[in-house]
Amino acid sequence: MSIHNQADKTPVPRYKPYKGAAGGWGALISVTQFWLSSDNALKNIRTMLKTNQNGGFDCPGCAWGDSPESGMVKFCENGAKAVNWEATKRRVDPAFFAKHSVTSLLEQSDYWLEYQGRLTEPMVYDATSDRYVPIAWDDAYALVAKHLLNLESPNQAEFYTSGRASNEAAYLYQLFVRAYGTNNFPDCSNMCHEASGVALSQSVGVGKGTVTFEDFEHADAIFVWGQNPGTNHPRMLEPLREAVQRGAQVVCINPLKERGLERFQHPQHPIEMLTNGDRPTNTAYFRPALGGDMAMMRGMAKFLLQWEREAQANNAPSVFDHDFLNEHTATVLEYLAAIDDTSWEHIVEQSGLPLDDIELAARMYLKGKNVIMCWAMGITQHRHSVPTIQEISNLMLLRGNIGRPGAGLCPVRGHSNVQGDRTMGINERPPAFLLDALEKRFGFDVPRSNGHNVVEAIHAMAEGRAKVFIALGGNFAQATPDSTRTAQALRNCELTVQISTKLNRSHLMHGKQALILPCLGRTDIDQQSEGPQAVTVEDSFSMVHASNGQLQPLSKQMRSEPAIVAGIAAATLGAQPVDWNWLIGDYDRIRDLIADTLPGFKDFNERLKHPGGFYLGNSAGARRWNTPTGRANFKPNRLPSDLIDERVRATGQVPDLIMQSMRSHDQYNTTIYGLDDRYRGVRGQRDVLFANEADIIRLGFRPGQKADLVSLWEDGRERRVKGFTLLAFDIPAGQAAAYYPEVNPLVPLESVGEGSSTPTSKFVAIRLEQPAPSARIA
Ligand SMILES: Nc1nc2c(c(=O)[nH]1)N[C@H]1C(S)=C(S)[C@@H](COP(=O)(O)OP(=O)(O)OC[C@H]3O[C@@H](n4cnc5c(=O)[nH]c(N)nc54)[C@H](O)[C@@H]3O)O[C@H]1N2
Ligand SMILES: Nc1nc2c(c(=O)[nH]1)N[C@H]1C(S)=C(S)[C@@H](COP(=O)(O)OP(=O)(O)OC[C@H]3O[C@@H](n4cnc5c(=O)[nH]c(N)nc54)[C@H](O)[C@@H]3O)O[C@H]1N2
Ligand SMILES: [Mo]
Repeated sequence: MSIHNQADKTPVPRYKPYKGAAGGWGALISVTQFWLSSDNALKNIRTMLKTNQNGGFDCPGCAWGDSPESGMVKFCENGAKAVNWEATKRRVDPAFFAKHSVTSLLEQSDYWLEYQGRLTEPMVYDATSDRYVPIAWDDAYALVAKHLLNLESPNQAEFYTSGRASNEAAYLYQLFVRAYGTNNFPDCSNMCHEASGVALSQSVGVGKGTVTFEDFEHADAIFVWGQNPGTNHPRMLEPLREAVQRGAQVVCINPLKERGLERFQHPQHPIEMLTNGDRPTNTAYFRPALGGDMAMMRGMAKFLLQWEREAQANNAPSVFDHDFLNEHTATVLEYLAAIDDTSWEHIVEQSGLPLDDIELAARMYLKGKNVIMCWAMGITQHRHSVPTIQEISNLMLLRGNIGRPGAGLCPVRGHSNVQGDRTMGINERPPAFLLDALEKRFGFDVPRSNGHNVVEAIHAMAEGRAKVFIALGGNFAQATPDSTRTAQALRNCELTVQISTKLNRSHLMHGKQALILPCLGRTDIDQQSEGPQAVTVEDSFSMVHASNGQLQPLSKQMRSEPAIVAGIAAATLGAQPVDWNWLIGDYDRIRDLIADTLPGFKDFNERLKHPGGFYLGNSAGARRWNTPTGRANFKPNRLPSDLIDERVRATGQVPDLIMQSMRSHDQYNTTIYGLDDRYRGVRGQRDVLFANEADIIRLGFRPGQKADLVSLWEDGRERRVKGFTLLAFDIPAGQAAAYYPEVNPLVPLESVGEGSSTPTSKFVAIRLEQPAPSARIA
């Protein structure tokens, strides 16, 4: 069935376990269906072939990097979907908005909204007709400027960024916002890898991964914690599979048996495709409790310490890398004491794993001379994510596994340029070196106090402390937690501005006045006064490279993100502190400013000419530790005494299940491509709860029945989603899983990571209730 039929048909929910490997024929069939059912099939095939090639554009999908060598997978099924989704011929133009009131659009699904096509003209909300109507670009800029200049303080405006924005757009944006006077930069990273940045900065002095693509070729063991690359980073399956083939250990830690982590078939490998052969991508698979990873890691460290002591007693070779510990690290003794302080009982109880499993994982870690540890949202979206990531670093430091070939830390980023946006200064807690450099280069008083992150911005809007909300991409209303409260917060604003490629719910949950500003995407040709422009992005391995759009934009009214930021800035600040409009004539001019102010970007324009781009460098990867101690710090954190929050306990109710929210195979964050989740065997439906059959029965339901999900939190608010179908699934007892963003109304705004403020999207305490009678009719 072609995906595009799904918009018109009533979905028929079906559930059948997936037997095939990840990738391979299934992926190819799916991509082919996408291409052939698209309005732009032939053109898109040509576009695909340009993805991630020199002179082509950077895939707007994930932030996985590419091998500098040829022959590796350069695009994947889900990259193809992302390209195809952007490169549609369908348009959401003034005629569309004339036809649909905002109230009627609110009735439509997220899938339907985005499927309508690309936004083509700037639009302003007209309250009398409850419709968006056209507005000239200059008038739109003037409206934004008027609101911004009328605020009592610049801190009453919020400037959101989603991680697709290019380096050039992000740099201009932060320069404008700081020149305007605030550090209010809530961004998608606050909901994503924030904990990795916070944890690693304290531990090793840099908030990014320390490995490069080549390191994967030299690793003897790769640990994949809380990540589903088969869906979210498909190009990562290739190095994992190669690692298994050459005899390295690939150890997966995930409560769900994700198909992509089990077996992978290379879609560009003819013999394998013909014989339908596939190769395993893992050598061991551990399934901990949700949030139990830190306990598992601490258990591994406790085994290492035990074996180290035995080795010392027997004069056997050391388990720890003592030279490294002496030369490079601080507070190791405090950490060893913290290990001794943690009981085996606590480790086993909290990890949800038998001691034998933890011992096996520790042995696999010990066996690897060079170890890489990767992680994603299964690790970063918990209350104790910062200590968990520091425990990864602790484990790795014990054996000197940071800063040498084939070894290191690899937080696998999400959005294709989320890492670059941070490098460019999208940061509500900006480092002093950045502010000093801006002040020196541009000569204005840079705001020094911290700004708002996502959760703080929602509180500020809800309480009327913030009145203007501007979003450079993304879908704030759907991506954030506690959806009902977030919608109210947005509606409280005097003005909301969405710079977007496609229609989404954030355009409909708008302020008293509202603008939609249509922008070019990665695939579009970006024509400026000096010719077509390239933008740049940074991947998870700190590689910076250029991206050149290939397709003629659908409308002359669409503008590039840098041009829109420059337009707003010029209307608000005039030609201060830079001549904004001159800068966007040629993006080399923006890159010269970046080179002047950001470390690692010297001769930016020159180095960009190198095929494949250039490596920004990584201090920890080179064993330079930018920490207050000048060393890599062991962090002797305690295991949480209890994973369940006191504010859940304070309700006096016991949770039925602990639920994580995750992505299906047919979505890109809040962008829903379709209603299937192939590898998990779900078809035609997204409002499902994956749970263990025994749990479903224990709770008084039968598999296939519907239930309302209600989350527990002390504040007296009801958080409920209705009529979710219960799917009996291979999932550890006591756990459940459901799709983001459908269950975001259940995530309490106050339930956030300590030190990261990231919503705890992977740990929500819920109860199941019999649905209201109307919802029971399937
Ligand atoms: N096609 C596609 N690609 C994407 C995206 C997309 O939506 N679609 N999104 C992009 C973005 S922004 C991001 S951040 C990444 C997200 O990439 P992932 O982090 O892979 O995304 P999730 O679907 O949230 O998957 C989380 C995984 O962690 C597991 N998990 C959940 N809780 C725990 C836990 O407590 N412990 C352990 N060990 N595992 C746990 C889940 O079972 C699941 O396999 O992907 C990026 N790439
Ligand atoms: N419950 C729960 N919530 C989560 C998560 C979770 O796992 N569970 N994950 C969190 C994570 S990791 C993230 S990163 C956030 C994502 O949060 P966001 O980044 O805010 O959300 P997206 O869905 O990626 O944004 C999609 C919209 O971006 C716009 N867009 C697409 N391409 C472009 C472009 O090139 N330029 C511009 N200007 N706009 C563009 C389109 O209009 C599209 O509708 O969600 C977070 N929320
Ligand atoms: Mo993300």
